Amino acid sequence: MRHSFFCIDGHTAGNPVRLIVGGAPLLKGDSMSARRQDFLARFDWIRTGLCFEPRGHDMMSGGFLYPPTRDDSDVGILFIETSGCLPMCGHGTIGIITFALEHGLILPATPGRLKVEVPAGVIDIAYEADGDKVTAVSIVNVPAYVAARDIKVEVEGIGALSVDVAYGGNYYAIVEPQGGYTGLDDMGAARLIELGGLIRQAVQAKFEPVHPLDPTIRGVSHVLWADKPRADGADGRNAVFYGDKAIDRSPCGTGTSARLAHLAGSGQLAVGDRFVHESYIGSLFTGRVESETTIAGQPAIIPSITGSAVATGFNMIWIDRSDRFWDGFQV
Ligand code: PYC
Repeated sequence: MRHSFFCIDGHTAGNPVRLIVGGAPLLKGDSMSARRQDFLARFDWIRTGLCFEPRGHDMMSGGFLYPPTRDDSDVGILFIETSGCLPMCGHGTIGIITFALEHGLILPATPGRLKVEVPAGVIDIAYEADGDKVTAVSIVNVPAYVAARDIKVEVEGIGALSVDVAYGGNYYAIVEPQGGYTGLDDMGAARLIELGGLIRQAVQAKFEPVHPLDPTIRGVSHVLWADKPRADGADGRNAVFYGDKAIDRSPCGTGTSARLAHLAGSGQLAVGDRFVHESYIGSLFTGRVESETTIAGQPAIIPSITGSAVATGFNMIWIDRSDRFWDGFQV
């Protein structure tokens, strides 16, 4: 049996975004969070088939548009990625919204603004356009907070580390320069990946975060290596490790949100402050601490992230069950 998926491919700040506009499965569930669980239970082969080799690669990421389940939202997004179905993805949202607007797939009731239901909650979008081209997308994200500070781990190859865990739509282990971690340029991508996997495992063994309002969102999925900036105008640089072998090419929207909560929580940022985050390859997102809030009584912030995306082409992808590698593989 052959399944066809019509995709708009592109990138946000260098990281891939595959918007699947044809071939989305019908999902059960009265929220995007419930639909995420249904997708994982019944259709995960679509994610692995479209994200893993030979149709994808280590960084592949994307999503589907769905009608929202809530009256206050214009559209719903389900994210797919090599590591799973993320509750929220910042670079993915910027790409998906850009491609959908540029191709007339979403007609906002209020030009320039959208409310989007994602598995992690509801986000507000503001966008700018020049004719048919979307030039910038800003996301006012779900509440971000620091889940734990100073988790001490001992990791082979780098030694003792103190790591903080913050949530920005996914849970991040944040590693600042210290001891054996002397900065991104000293390490190189291969070591950041190898050590990122070991750090994620070591942190998880000591502390498994669970979202206080949605227990299906749990576990440290990403490691954010923090560093000082290199690019003009940037305030910080990062390399975000995800999946098994990926370093985010973008500054990572949910990672930037987690980092904003992390810096605000230690008094290094205040409401209204901007933080320009530089990625491993030098691309930029502008983050901002919009306001303070709480999540189940814990201090939290509402972060925003602004960036832009570029569509690179249409892609009609087949998944044919007679292909030995129909649902993809990883090495
Ligand atoms: O931009 O939120 C993000 C993201 C998550 C994983 C890769 N990018």
